[in-house]
Amino acid sequence: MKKGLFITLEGGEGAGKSTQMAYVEECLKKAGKTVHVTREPGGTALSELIRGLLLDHRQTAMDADTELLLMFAARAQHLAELIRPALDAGQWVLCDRFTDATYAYQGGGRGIDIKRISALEDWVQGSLRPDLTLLLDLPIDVGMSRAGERGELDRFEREQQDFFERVRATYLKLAEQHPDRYRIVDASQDIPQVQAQIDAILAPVLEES
Ligand code: Z5A
Repeated sequence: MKKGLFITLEGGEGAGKSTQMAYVEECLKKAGKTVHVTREPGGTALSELIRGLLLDHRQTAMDADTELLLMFAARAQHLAELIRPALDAGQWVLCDRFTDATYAYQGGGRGIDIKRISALEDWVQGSLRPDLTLLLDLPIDVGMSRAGERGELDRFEREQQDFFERVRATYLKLAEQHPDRYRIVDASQDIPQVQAQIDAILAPVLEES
């Protein structure tokens, strides 16, 4: 059986992940792939309940370690119920954020030691890592002005600019550390230009699979 690929989209505030998730899904389906489209935190009924707690702006007392452990609790369920069964069946999984977001937000943003994150990653995921990660990168002020046009802000969206600068810097560092699977997309361009970059990244992947 052909192997299904695990593709993740990452990026900061208002980078256009939701917009481009739909585009990547369309490209994969056009290429005849069976794709599970999902997100983190979330993706299963139980993980979505945990997402509700994590994003709830009234949870102002949430400790950074609690936040980290809830991210991995949601992820463990997501892996057990959806991601692993799909990949084992040779299907593709397209996920809006995954563990790189934990390195970026809980590591870079909150300042948690990456050794702790890496230990949880190994525990919860074993050797499973994404095959391809598209990092939608753009300056913080551009992303914030795009995102700012939405309604009530969640617990993360209420953070200050320096938090998001650390998140962006961590993502760019991860891309440098994992050139095998990371592709950086200039998300400051307009939507058709971003999609043209995505086409160029997906073409060889789809050709090989
Ligand atoms: N989080 C974490 O801390 N640790 C973890 O391990 C994980 C997550 C997995 C939820 O993520 C939060 O969880 C997230 C990190 C944390 N918090 N933050 N911040 P989320 O992905 O659900 O939330 P989000 O990052 O805020 O994503 P979003 O709200 O869905 O934004 P987006 O998907 O990047 O952007 P969009 O909705 O596609 O676009 C925003 C607007 O810009 C919209 O009006 C678009 O029409 C417009 N847009 C999009 N692309 C363009 C271009 N190219 N030009 C102009 N306008 C555009």
